[in-house]
Amino acid sequence: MFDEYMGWIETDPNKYLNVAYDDTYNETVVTAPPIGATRTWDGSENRSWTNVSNWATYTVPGVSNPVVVDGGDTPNWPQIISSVSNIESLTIGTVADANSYLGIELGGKIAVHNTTLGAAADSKGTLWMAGGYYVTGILQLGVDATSYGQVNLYDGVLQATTIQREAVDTGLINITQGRLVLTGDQLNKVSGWEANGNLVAYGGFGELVYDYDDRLAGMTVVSAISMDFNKDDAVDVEDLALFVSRWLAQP
Ligand SMILES: [Ca+2]
Repeated sequence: MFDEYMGWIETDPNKYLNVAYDDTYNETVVTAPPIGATRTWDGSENRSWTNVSNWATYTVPGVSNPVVVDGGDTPNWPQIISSVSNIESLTIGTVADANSYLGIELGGKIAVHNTTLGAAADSKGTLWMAGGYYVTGILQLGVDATSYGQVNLYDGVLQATTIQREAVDTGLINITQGRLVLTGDQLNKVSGWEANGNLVAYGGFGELVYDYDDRLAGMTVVSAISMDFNKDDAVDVEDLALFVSRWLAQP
């Protein structure tokens, strides 16, 4: 499965840039595409990302559009279950004292310049991955001391150029069966986040496994192993006994 995922990994940082040759000055000109209008999720119909009725301006966001998923009155949180148009940026959580979510399911796929989870004071934004592929530039968790960003990486692949948090208590990435892929050697950052509790495996009942340039060339890959072998929500000597008994039973 991991190899299947790898086939989808986007490694071209110039993907979103327009590259043109200027005949007048004999030079190559690189520009970012224009940024369009912000599209705001309202979820008035259902959870479908591609249903125009779920967007405040009755328009599904495209590659030039920043997208906002707000807390507050939204009756349905968005869910991406297929390959949808890439978007300019994604901000989840702009309303104080509200939790906001985006779910990526098996088969879902989207790429975005940059992502912010928890983008206002006292807001919380959660990216909930049960499968699929989410590709972003910077993944920002929290923007001030009271905002909070969370990623539940239950399956699928989340690729970011890097991860950032406003402070040690403004964000959490919880990995179970998913993979976090970062550009270049970010082992120091990953171990620092692990030490501060910002990166955990199986909600704390597991171990993070990470490498650079091993499972994927030029990338840092983070995954998780559960240590709760008997699945009773505790990691203790019973799990060790179960592990040893199975290990000794191997032919
Ligand atoms: Ca256990």
